[in-house]
Amino acid sequence: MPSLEDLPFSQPVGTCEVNIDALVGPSHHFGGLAVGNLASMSHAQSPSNPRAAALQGLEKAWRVARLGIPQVVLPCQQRPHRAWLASIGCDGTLGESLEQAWRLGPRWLSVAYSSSSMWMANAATVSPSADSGDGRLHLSVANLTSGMHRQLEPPETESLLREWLGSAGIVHAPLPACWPLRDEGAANHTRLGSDLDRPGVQVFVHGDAANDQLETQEVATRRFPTRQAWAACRAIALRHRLDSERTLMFQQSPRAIDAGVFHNDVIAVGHRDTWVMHEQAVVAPDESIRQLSAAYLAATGHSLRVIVIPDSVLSLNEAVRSYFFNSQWLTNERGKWRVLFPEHCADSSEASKAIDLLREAIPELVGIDFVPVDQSMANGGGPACLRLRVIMTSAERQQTSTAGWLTDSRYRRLVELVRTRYRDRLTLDDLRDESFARSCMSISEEARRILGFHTLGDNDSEEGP
Ligand code: SUG
Repeated sequence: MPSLEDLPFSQPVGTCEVNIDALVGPSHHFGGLAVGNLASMSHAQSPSNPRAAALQGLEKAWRVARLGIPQVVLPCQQRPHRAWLASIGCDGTLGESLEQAWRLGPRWLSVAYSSSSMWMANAATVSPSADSGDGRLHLSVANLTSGMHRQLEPPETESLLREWLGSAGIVHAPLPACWPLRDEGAANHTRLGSDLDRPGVQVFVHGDAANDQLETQEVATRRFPTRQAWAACRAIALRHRLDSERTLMFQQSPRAIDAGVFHNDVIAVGHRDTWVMHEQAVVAPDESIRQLSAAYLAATGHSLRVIVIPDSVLSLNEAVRSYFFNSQWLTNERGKWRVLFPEHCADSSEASKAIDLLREAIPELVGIDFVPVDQSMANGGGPACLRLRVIMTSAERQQTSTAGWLTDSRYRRLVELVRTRYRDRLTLDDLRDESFARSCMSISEEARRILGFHTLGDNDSEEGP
């Protein structure tokens, strides 16, 4: 961690939540690649604006830093992913491999260029040291098995997280990349507990039915596959040495998945002592809430605040359109809460009514902000998708590397990089251009330098002209 003078604003003294975002890459585009994600499917092949996307992401991260909440930014991953292109037979010079992939079909080039590592909530699942049997902070890198473009991310994510975390905790490699262990990280996991130094409760949400025997899954969804496996949740809970009394596993409602709820963070959100969910988020909602409340009381000695948003206030479809639940909840040093909603919520009368319910139920909620993240939203990512929460003691923060922590100078240099080097319009056709590919690779190297990372990108080991 950098010395305190280098960090912006006053930093918390004890245990606190650290937010990790990632720089949106210069090849941010709308590939229509994400299964079950209505925004990604409906924006397929529209022109994107990578410059706006990256500035919106940086602005959100800086807003959090300005609240005195520690903020880390990882560099964008190197794209196009040359080793992956070579692995599907598109090798030779850079120009040749781009052209071969284009001839296979633009979709293949779109995968190689995907900037999906921007959604840090899918990077890993995190358990704080207060909850783990060995008293260590655990991060399990997600294998992101269900989407071809997202499978490119885990190796570099793992290296970057290892470099950043240092000796402060344990970074587990992704689970084996296979369908029964498909894992999409913190988007399907929430840690509840007000006292960050004492054990809390962890909720995992999976799409398939709990199935010990790994039998062929009977698929309850009709339209879309399930992206988080029960077996993956169980494996992560074991690796993180979680207490089974304080670990709950809920099954997502197939109806919600078919309505476009591809991750649980599109339909529920938890923060400290509060669990907010749509009434159709999970199978058996009443029983799930009963179990969760009982586990929370037993673990912490306090009552859990549960807010169920009825369909009559916010319909499933409007929850998916507005991303009300994909809000970023923050607590400042004085214990006051702020919630960052995507701007789409401001013009939704249903989301506005749901926000009123939150204001009534949560006295410490003093601030509601609507943040512009429409470039990410058009690919199905709201404010909560863009960050990974890591609860850390001050001793753990001291053991991290100096890389990644968002300082004033890093923020300004990143903004300058984006303003001067990113395009403000990108189409699939542009991805064939060799000079664009070279510019993307050099931008990610520069971002790495600015953020102080030494980790090599996936292309750095490639010889190739
Ligand atoms: O995996 N979209 C991502 C969005 C991830 C949102 N994350 C959370 N809910 N936490 C996905 O569906 C779209 C890429 C494209 O189509 O080009 C994409 O991958």
